[in-house]
Amino acid sequence: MKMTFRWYGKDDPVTLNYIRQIPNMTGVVTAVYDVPVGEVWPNEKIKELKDEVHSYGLDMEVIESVPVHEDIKLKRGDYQLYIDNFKENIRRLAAHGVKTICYNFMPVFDWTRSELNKELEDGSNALVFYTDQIDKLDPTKLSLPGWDSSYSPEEVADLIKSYQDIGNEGLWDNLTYFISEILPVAIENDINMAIHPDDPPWPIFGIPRIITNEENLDRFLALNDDKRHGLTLCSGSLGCSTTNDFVAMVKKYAGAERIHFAHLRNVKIIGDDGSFEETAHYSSCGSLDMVEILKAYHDAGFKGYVRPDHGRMIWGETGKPGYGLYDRALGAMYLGGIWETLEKLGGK
Ligand SMILES: [Mn+2]
Repeated sequence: MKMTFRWYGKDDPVTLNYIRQIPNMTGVVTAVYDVPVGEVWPNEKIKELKDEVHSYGLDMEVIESVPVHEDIKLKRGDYQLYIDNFKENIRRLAAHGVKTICYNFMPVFDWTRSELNKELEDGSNALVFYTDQIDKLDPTKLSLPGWDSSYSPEEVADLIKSYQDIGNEGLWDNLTYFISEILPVAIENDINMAIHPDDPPWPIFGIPRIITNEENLDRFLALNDDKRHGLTLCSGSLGCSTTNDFVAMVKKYAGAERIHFAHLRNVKIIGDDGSFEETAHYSSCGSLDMVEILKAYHDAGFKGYVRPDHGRMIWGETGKPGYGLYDRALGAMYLGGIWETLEKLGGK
């Protein structure tokens, strides 16, 4: 596996200089952030980003994410233009040495949490999802980092209604069309496309969410048999549902060489109403067994990219929720330590 670290570009308080000091770090996962969703990324901006990353001895082989415009997900308005732009982004990123593109098909909202800096018992701060709090929120007035903030509350209300109208099957139809359009371009340019599951993996605010469980991942992968049509398997997203057997998913999809990018983090499931807290990566801190997960990847001969996913804020650090330096660096070391052990002990 190749250990990577998410980096939000020059405005990220976590610098490339810090990232390169984390042992075993091969590269960063990043994106061009200052272009509106749906537009073509200028070649100069991609090159500038790549040159900056390379100047610190790091690779830029994974892009997270190329965002999918809402018009594509709803197949309305300028969807064909936005699909053509997405294809052009695939071509341009391939020309700059990118190997894997992460994207998602989550309607309106990207990942959703009820609090971004909940103080945990040990004094650290973490992202949490408490179902009773989520149920009280007005989705048209929500804003979380990483979401497209260019929509007004009225537009968000309209988007939510449009998704409710098309429902799960309508969203599947639109995803099927999108994949049929972009996959040939990805194949032609030898780019691995890696969809990120919905986070959390169940419907929120009455909006359909379809990349949620094994049945749906099977359905998604069956849309195209080419191995470049694959997954960003996220332990924290899929693993916060008690009905998902995450280790079994790793075995199945890594065994089929369909996982191009692995997100690894732990979550602590609380009660039985879907509530959870993000925790340190260490197995005993949460509900997921990181050794079992990494062993499943190792046994499958996984050679793809990995990154420690969200971390807590610890040691007084401030910054982008989930994306501080310290806890993610601890996660990278912990995961790398498990991997080295698996490598040295060998066998299955
Ligand atoms: Mn993730």
